[in-house]
Amino acid sequence: MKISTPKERAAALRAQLDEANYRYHVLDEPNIPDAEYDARMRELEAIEAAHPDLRTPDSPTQRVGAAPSREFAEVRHALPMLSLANAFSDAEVEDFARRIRERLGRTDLEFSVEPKFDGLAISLRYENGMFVQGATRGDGETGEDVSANLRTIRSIPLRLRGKNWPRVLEVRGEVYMPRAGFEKYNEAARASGGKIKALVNPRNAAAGSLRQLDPRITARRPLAFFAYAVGQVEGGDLPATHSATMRRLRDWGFPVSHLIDTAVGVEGCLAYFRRIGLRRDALPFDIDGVVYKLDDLAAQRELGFVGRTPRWAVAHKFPAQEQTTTVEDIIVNIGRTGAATPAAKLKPVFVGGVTVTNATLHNADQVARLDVRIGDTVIVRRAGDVIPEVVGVVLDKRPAHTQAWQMPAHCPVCGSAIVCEEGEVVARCSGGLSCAAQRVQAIFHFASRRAMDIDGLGERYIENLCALDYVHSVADLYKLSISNLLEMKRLADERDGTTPETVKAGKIASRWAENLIAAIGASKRTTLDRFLYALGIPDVGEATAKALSRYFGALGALMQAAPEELMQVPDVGPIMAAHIATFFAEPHNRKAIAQLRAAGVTWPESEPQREAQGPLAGKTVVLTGTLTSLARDEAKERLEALGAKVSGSVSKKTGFVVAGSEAGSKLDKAQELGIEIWDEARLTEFLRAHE
Ligand code: JCF
Repeated sequence: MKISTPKERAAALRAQLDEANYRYHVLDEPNIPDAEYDARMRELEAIEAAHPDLRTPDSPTQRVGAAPSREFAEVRHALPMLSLANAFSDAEVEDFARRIRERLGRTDLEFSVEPKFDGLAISLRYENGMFVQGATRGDGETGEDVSANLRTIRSIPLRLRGKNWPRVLEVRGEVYMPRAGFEKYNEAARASGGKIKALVNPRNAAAGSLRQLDPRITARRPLAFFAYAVGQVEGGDLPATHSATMRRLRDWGFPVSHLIDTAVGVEGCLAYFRRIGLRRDALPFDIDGVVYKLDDLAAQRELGFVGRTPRWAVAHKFPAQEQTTTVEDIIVNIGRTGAATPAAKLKPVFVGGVTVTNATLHNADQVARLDVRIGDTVIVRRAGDVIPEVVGVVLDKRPAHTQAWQMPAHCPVCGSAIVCEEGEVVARCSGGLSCAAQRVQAIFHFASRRAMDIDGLGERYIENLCALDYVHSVADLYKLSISNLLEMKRLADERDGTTPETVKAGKIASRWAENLIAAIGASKRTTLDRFLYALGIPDVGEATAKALSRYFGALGALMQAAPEELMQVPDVGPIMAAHIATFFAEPHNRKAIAQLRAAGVTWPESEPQREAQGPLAGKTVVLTGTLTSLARDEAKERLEALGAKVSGSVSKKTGFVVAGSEAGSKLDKAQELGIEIWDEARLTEFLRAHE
């Protein structure tokens, strides 16, 4: 075997690392595990440390971050960085296309279409294939030289692949922070107890990270890059269409989104807009619309510009997911277990496609962290179907004489003390079921579809049944008469301002009441796991209720179990075991259970099943990457309910690995060991088939 010189070895390692980077960031097809990448990087660093003359500016070791600077130098862009016109409706897109047809005297328009990335626009300059400078957009004419920061971003090539690049090539695109990296960063910020400030959104995070004067800080931020245009090109040729240019950039090593496509006419563009809109929430990065560009570059030149905006491109925006508005009040909602959740009452604002007047503030810690005050101007976010939340305060707009908010000392519904247990973030009303809010929520949960499944018993009805004193606890539901229900409905309609007093309405109402009584009666025959879930024991969700039911088989055995025994149940830890034991020790809970049984609530009891059961019994499963349709905790619970053991690391004993998007080293390892790999679709399909 030929022994290579340090110089040859360094060159070989660089080539391997560049190739791995390209596979990972550009092709989305990683070829080596993270651990191997790291090992090669360390070897290269060692060679360069021993032979400093072998260190090249384009070496992958040079991404760790140079020494801090005092300020950014100004960069005049060789070609100005433009901005795009916006379209907010289909009609505006049609206007855009019509203007192009009229100017060109052509009807057949082909567009290059792509997502509009929500980050920071930058320009990268390459000379003879080497990265020489990178700048922010600035005012479009002059930006800031952030080369040292950009070098730390692994998806930005330091030298180009392939050949026949123009002597000078400027590539424009967007630096962004992937959502997973943003979430991870904020988790660490929260864990730091205020030492690290949380980031408001991935866009601000990307901008703030690039503006660090110390590149070593930027190096620690999970930034990425997508190319979407070229600037100055000298000494070389590019293809005749935008889409072909993007493919060429990909060959040269630039990350180009795989969502980029071509579309024919306005219909094609709008179809793309809707397709991307449906996928928006599941993407691993934020986008705020799509961009349509006339694909033919000669036609682009013919159309030219109006001021700074090209006539040949438009950004079709989604409804904004963030807006600012003012906080009119901060109130506290009391949940089923007494959890006191602060919420902001807002001046109505249109965000994420709906008008929002309430936004959650999660808990008192969150209010303190954000320092939200009544009167503040705040940023409200509503993404997809997620409940609206306040994500930040615009401090510049804070009025004089505001006060920091504090959790009230007493429950706004029942007046009991609100207490916060040592070490918990959640404050709770101490009123228990004497608190009307908790009572209503507890009964609503009891009746819900996945619990006792009493069809037609909604929250409004329960509120009124409680207000009329017909119902104090869940067992009282089984004592309701038709006349109780009719009386309650009269009250409910009156409160809602709908009082149809006709004979026909009376008949419909009595039919309704009969049906509801029948539904209540039908709910008596249930299963132990539904019953346990319906009781609303703190922390006991459906999966835990199933596990408890399987393990004990009968309610009596469960009610007598000590915490140590409860911890034998799969997935029950010390905190949950304590909650369960405390729940069954409470006299009023024992009384409610006795009343329910006396009212005729029954279920088949069975033998305790102490071995893992189910289609995945005996299988070890590893979850990696980001799942989009369910939370990782939920996936874990549901897999365990089917008998699987969910583990954090891949080994020869692993049954299969579920790989979400952006799966990393665990996926690599699984591939290496030849372990079965499931994608998210296969997992959800399996869960659907077996639950
Ligand atoms: O995010 C994008 N896909 C995108 C943004 C694409 C473009 O061609 C852009 C842009 C922002 C400004 N062009 C300009 C001039």
